[in-house]
Amino acid sequence: MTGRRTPLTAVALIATGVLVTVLALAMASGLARPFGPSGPDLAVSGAYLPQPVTAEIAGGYLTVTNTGDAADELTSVTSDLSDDITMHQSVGDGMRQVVSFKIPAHGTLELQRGGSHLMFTRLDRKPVESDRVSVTLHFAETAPVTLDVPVEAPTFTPGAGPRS
Ligand SMILES: [Cu+2]
Repeated sequence: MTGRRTPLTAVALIATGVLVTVLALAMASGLARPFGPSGPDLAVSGAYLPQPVTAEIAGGYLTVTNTGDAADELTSVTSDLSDDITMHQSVGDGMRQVVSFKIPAHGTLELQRGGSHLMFTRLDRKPVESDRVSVTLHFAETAPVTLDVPVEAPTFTPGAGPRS
């Protein structure tokens, strides 16, 4: 009985092979990409960490620019400086923790003084100006991005002083 089924199996194998080839050609030609032409396309810039007063707590600031057609989300942050990094929004004179920051399609996520920011607590060491801190951003859609973040003077503001 297996002799009668062999041709059918062979046909199925050939059909599968043809399908795989067609898909591979389509992907290579840009007709079908894994995330489609409408995925997020992120770039991170201007990251810095002001030298903190103590090893208890430090803030982190950066900009994520999305030139893609789809939104993404910053879902978590890891670093060699701290195992306890949270995302905060400024609300009035205080701040509240959020679980993620949205990055709109064709938009930016700006983390800056007085606004949304990263909060590093219970630091492994007290970073000082000209140190570098490794920070990895984890996103809902985009692969993680690891940054070599400069530690700046306590009062540093982008555009108001030299960058390392
Ligand atoms: Cu905060």
